[in-house]
Amino acid sequence: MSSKAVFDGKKALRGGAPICFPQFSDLGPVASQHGFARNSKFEVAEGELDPSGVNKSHNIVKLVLRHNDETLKMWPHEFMYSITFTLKDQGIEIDVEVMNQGQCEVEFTTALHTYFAVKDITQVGVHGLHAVQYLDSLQGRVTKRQQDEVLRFPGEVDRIYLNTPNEIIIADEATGRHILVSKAATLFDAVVWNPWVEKARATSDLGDEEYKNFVCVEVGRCGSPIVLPAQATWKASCKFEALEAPPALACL
Ligand code: TA6
Repeated sequence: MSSKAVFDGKKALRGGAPICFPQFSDLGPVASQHGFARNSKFEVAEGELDPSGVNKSHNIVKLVLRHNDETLKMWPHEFMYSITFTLKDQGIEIDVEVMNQGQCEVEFTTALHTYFAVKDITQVGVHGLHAVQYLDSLQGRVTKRQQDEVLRFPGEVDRIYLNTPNEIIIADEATGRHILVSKAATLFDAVVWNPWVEKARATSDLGDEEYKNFVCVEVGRCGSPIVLPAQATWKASCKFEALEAPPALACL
């Protein structure tokens, strides 16, 4: 979490896994970048809350966002978005469901804008994207293809990788840690972002040097919208796991 994260609910937290819904970035009709879900108040749907409001179930919590007057003004569709976080020994599993509660088909894009802590971005390699097509958001989303076996960060990187493999590994080489990002087949894409120094300095809720200590790998559906018929439900899931031993990266 950024040391300058804003907790007043008016701005998405600069850390964790902000929910981009009903759109990723500007890939949809909602005026606000990444949609409204990441700035909305969810309700706890499962597990009991103790008097202090803490969820008493030991390793799982389900949160729900339903359409309301505010969301309907921004996006005129009735929906229920639910997200379930299940803590595992070596990581976390996240299950998402989007229910179209309206009477007509609806389109949306979505992603989990997840921030992964690293020791030094200049010693990070992202594996599993070799030869994958991507949209380069630093060059007007021109279409390119990942040339290098390992994606590294010599500067700002802001790419929407399309139809990626379902396993991506973040190698935090300065610590020897490896994080496995695995996603269900309904999550076609993965966005990789690091703002680097200039954009970090221009971002009020991010410390000037904090770009060095995170990489965003954001699983989602960005390149092509989900088309959800009336009364239907779209499901997706992903897992983030700290790997015990260095993986055989070459086979990715
Ligand atoms: O994840 C990539 C991205 O779309 C970047 O273009 C950058 O804008 C980032 O999201 C952060 O967006 P935010 O609205 O949270 O500052």
